[in-house]
Amino acid sequence: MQTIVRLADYRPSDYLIDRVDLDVRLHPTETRVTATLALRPNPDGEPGAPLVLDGDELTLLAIALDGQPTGPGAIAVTPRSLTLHQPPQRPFVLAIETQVNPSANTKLMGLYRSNGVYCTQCEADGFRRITYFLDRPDVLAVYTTRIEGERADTPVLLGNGNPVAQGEIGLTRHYAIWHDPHPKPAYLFALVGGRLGRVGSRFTTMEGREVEIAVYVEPGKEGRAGFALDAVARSMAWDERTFGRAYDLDVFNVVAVSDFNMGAMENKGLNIFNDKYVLASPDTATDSDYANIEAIIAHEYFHNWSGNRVTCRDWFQLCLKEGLTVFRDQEFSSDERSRPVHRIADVRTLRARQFPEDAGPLAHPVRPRAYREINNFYTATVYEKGAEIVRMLRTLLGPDTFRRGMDRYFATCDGTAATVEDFLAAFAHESGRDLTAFAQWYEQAGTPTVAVSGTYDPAARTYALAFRQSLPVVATEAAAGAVDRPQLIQPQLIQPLVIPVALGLVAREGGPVEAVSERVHDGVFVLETAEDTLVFEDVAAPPVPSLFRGFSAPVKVEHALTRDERLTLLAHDGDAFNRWQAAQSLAMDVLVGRAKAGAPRDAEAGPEGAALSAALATFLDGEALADPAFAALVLTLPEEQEVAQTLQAEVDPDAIWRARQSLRVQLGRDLGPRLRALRAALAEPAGTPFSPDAASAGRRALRNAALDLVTAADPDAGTALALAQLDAATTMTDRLAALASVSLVPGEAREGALARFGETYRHEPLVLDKWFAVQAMIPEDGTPDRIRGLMRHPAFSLGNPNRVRSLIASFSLNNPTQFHRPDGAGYDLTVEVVLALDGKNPQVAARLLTSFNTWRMVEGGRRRRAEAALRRVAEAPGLSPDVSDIAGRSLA
Ligand code: 0A1
Ligand code: ZN
Repeated sequence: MQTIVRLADYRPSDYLIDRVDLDVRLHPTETRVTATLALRPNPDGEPGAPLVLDGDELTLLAIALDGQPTGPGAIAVTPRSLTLHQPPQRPFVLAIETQVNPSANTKLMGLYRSNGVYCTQCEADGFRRITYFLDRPDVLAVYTTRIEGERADTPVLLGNGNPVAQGEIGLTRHYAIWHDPHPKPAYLFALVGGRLGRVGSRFTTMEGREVEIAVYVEPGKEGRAGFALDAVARSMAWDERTFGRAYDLDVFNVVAVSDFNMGAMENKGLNIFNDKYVLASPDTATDSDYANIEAIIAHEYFHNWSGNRVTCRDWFQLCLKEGLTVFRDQEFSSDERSRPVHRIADVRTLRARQFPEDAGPLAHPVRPRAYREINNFYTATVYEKGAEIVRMLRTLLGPDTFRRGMDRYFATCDGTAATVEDFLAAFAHESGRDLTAFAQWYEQAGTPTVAVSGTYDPAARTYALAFRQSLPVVATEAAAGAVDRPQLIQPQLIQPLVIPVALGLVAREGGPVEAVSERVHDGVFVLETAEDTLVFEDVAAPPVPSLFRGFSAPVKVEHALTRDERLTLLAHDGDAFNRWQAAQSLAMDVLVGRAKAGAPRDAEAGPEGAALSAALATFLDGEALADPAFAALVLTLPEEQEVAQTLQAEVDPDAIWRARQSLRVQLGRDLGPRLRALRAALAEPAGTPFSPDAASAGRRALRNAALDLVTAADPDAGTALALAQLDAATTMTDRLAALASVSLVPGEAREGALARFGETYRHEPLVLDKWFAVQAMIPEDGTPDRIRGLMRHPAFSLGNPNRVRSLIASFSLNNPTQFHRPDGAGYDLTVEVVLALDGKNPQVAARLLTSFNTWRMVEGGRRRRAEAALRRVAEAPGLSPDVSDIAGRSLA
């Protein structure tokens, strides 16, 4: 069993590495790496300690200390380490030659080949798969990399930093030398060698530096790289404008590869991307692909400061770079697109992914205290909840103080490996506030609930809002891997959190209420204790409170608003997020009510549903065309998983599906004529040039949201509309939306449409991924067999993470009725793939297994089958640490 790493055990390294000279001779199966390391004892380490370098699947060929071979017994080599027993207690040089096999590297960590292109992935602990090293983020070195390869095979040779030399070796080989002047941890190392096409441009920084920007893609796909290239330049300009951060090298390269475990990686000056997040053309990419590309390009670029210039002391501080960088990319997208629409999208993701994680067996604090396998902690909690913490900090301090705090953080921590404490200290210093209580957000797992009740006193003309916060009792310590058995957090250990509540009062007949409370500053009340009451003076009539505007804190709100009060907010709130939230809550009430009642056949005529239809009709008539993107979100019902979260226990996914389906039918029927009229009004005149901008995407989103409801209410007419759209569409967004609509209506039309789509795009793996996903999400009994069939499709491969995510993870995560089938066939399919994949790519296998995160919530029969399936995984022989960690924690 893998040992547990604990934050409390952190110790500085006993040795430091100042310079690394790497010489990499690329070969498909026998790549040789010579690492020349300039080491010295760390004054903060233990004098005379042995030097223990990390390694993983390396073949050691040679080692020399200060130019001399090491004597017998001086070193010990195990599969995971190389130990020098008595290192000199002065600066010294260690030269190590290793051999690795990139073609056999199916874990996609370290140096591997993707479609013939050599590339690397070193975060979190992949550098040790290239050479023996102090592979920890607090050892920062200056790297010079010489890369050598066959000219025909690897005409492009890229490294970190700036190119300094290149040349020929004999008739067929050549080399390039790259130097990165900025000290960095090994996880930011990267190299690329291959046949790649290039698109490029230039950017002049505010400091006057001329930067060559380039995006490298598979030859022939250069035409799909322009949007990503433009997003790089926009990101550079935005970070200068918004945070005063300029780029610091002469080149910035992005490389797209087709086999990649995650989205992308921020290697210094050489970002390596999953090609799904680079390649875009109107015919192959949807509007959400464009938005994701823009966001992820920005995310990786912003890491250059929040992650690279200031890095993490240890992996427990992962949120320091990830939460902050997600916050920065969310702000970028909000500025580039529509702020309220983007906020709603981000909150939907948080609720769909992070809330369940925080409520299940894998819950952990944003800064975990212990882990067995760090690669399992690249989670929605670290990323998305981490970003919410930074956002709350800005809300609490105000934008100006927040910006000064960010400047101070970058100034004081530049070139260092920092901690969450260093980050908060910068804001405490600039604001003069004690942020100790706020820091609890990093320590406590679980989504807080804030219960609110309002009381109007007509005699005193006051309106009082009573707040009470609580945290669910979750097995956080067990979940974090800190202990082996579940250990409930004792209620007395739960500290109240500092919760910014952005709020306002709305008059029942519409319009804001200008009430006063000296405890509300810039529209924000700060809840700091377990209970508190906020009193507004001089309130003429009972108002409707609009709470947590803009989702000002990542909490669940319990607030008994009446249907009429929600309708008031939907119609009149000055805060767009809360207008959307009002519509969602109205829908959620209907869905929960119907799911609890088992959604009887005549549910689609229920009066609460009719009230929602009426409100949506008024909303659509008034403003759908003014802001189609927002209207599309208002029309979209809460997802099944969100309803399950609200129900919390003994969940029957079929009842939820029926509830949601009945409401879709009802809305589609009640709003049908309007939805058809909207579709017509939003149709693009023939010949309109494609634009991926937010306004055009918003119009497509509303047309397709309308199509979805129309098809629910009238499958025949809807299918006819969808088939026509499939034929006529000029964008992948419209084509895929039509295919998705058709896919929900069983019959020949569906099978024909699916077959034609699969045939048309048979040479486009990224488009086939969408086709796989649409089929994996069909909520019908035949889906597991369909998936088994598709796993034999020539384009499918367990070795490619994108294929696995689109065909298998789409099923396990986004098809609740089939994943949670009462007969267990959904669990069986998932487990089968997890076990088949584990020997090849444990990271992706482990992530797939997290789909069992909600197993305790489902009703008894399913729960027993899910548990048995998890046990089959946990007991399988030869499990990777990655999968065994997830299985163990899920069952704890
Ligand atoms: N730091 C990257 C995420 C990342 C983490 C691990 C990886 O290993 C396979 C790859 C990427 C980011 O936040 O974008
Ligand atoms: Zn990141």
